[in-house]
Parts: sequence; structure tokens; C-alpha cells
Amino acid sequence: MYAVLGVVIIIIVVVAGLYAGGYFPGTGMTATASAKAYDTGSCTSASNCDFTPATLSVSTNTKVTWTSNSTTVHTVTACSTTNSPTSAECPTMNASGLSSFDSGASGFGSGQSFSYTFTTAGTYYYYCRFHNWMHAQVNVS
Ligand SMILES: [Cu+2]
Repeated sequence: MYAVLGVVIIIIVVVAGLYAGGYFPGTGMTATASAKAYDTGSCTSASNCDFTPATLSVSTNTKVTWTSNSTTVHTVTACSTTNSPTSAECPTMNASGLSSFDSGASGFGSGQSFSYTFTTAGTYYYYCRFHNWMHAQVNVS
């Protein structure tokens, strides 16, 4: 009797954990969206090198994946105090309650990607550490 109850409790805990972890596609727990870091053969200004789309709008619990087709490396770095951006890199800083993210100081190159799951609604500005004109935003609602 108690053994059966124990097994049932374990199953409930495992299923709840998988659900929270987004392991059931189609349940609406985790959606996906994509963006790009691109260039047109060189990367010297916003006219030939930037993020697209400039504004990406998604729902909460969306995993956004940035891919690069670029000839140089880029970062996807949140405009948070954690990352200490300059005013050129981040004309507008993120609200202090929003989580920070960063693809890493070495950047990612052509064919590589970086993903981040947005769990809290808000406007997330981000930039590239290597090209201070590269900045864009994700609107999470
Ligand atoms: Cu860049």
C-alpha cells in the first residue's frame, strides 16, 4: 500500500519537473524565436553590420536563439549594470529587476549561436561588446 503510494508520488514529482523544465513541446511552456547577427562582408558601421530584427517581440518563456552569418565575431550582451556597457553601447539601460545575460567575452562567429530564455516580461536592450553601434531589443510580454 505505502509502496504504491510512494511510486505514485515519485511519478508526480518527475512529471511536474519535466513540465517545469519545458520538456513537453506543444504545451506552451517554452516557445522559440530567432534573431541574427549579420554583416554584408565587412563590419564597420550599422549600415553593414547589425542585429536583426532591431526589435523582437515575444511572450514570456520564449527561448530566443541568435545565429551569426557574420565574418567577424559578436556578442549578445544585456544592457545591465552587471555587464557595464558604455552609453554608446546602451543608450537605454534595462530596468534593474530584469535578468542579465551575456554570450561571453570571446563572442560567437559564423554558423554559431547563442540562446537565452526570457521568463520575465519587460524590455531587454542588448548590444555587442565589439561593435558599439550594434544594439537591439527584445520586448517580452
Ligand atoms: Cu559585433
